[in-house]
Amino acid sequence: RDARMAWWRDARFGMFIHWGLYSIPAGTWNGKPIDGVGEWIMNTASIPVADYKALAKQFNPTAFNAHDIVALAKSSGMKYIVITAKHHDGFAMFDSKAAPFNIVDGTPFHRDPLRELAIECKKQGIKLGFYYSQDQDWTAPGGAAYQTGDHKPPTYHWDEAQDGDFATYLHTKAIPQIKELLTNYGDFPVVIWFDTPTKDMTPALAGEIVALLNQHPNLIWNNRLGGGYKGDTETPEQFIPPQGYPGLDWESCMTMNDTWGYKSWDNNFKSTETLIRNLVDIASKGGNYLLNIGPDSKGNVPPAEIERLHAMGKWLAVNGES
Ligand code: FUL
Repeated sequence: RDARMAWWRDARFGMFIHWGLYSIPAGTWNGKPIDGVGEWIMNTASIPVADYKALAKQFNPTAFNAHDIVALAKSSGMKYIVITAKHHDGFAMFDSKAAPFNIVDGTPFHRDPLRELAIECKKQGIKLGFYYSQDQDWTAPGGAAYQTGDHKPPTYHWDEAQDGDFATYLHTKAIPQIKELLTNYGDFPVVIWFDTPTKDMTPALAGEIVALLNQHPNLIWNNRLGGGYKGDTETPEQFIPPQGYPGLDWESCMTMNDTWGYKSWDNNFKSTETLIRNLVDIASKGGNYLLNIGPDSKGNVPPAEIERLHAMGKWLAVNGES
């Protein structure tokens, strides 16, 4: 375990990327600003499955540039990147044979940004991991949904197209896609970042995923798989544990403003000083800082985010260990 965790423990600073179809509505639906984080807009605004899926036809992020994003991470002093391969909306940001609702088959873009990032990360010497929402999936029948608004238990679904059997969803979509992610990207991923498990993820079902993960002995995965599995890393979200987590590996993930996925009207950015203090605070307590960017629907990284990352990189060049 120590050998497997060595690079991660040294890394201290990584880039989280939340990017998907939600960058098109960007926090507004039917002309109304939607509260909450941008990547949750489908759930928060109870968007019907067909309407949300139709966004794919408009998704053509021609400004996406893997080289520039990896270079941005590097020049900011970051040692690894974790990008949303599939978020709760169920849209795969990679070439997937397991489900056609993906960026290569379902959009005019037809490119696989994960592949492009994997190539650039290898070239530029930085590590790549994939975030995968294994449990919530709001567009696949049987996928789980957390409650928002007036969605009703036990499923909290808001569209009958979401109804189905969770185990079937897992066997026909999530597990096949996890396999694709584990085998189609060369040296990567080095991290799989699971999220938001529900009771649906029984120990037996989670065990099927673990059996797959175990075929990749160097892989690091977090504590959000579900089914009672603790994983390798604690994942404090939007906070710094006052005493760290003695004896455990941990990573504070944080946004720069108040959303992970791009929202056009969220300008509540933390100052560079706050971001640097967070990094120092986390490092001093033995953790890693996974700091998020949210590219827009064209693939551009918001200028306010670039500016802050450049400033952090400058500070680290003078004061960091590297
Ligand atoms: C959460 C998710 O529900 C958010 O959308 C985001 O991905 C965050 C890092 O984890 O709990």
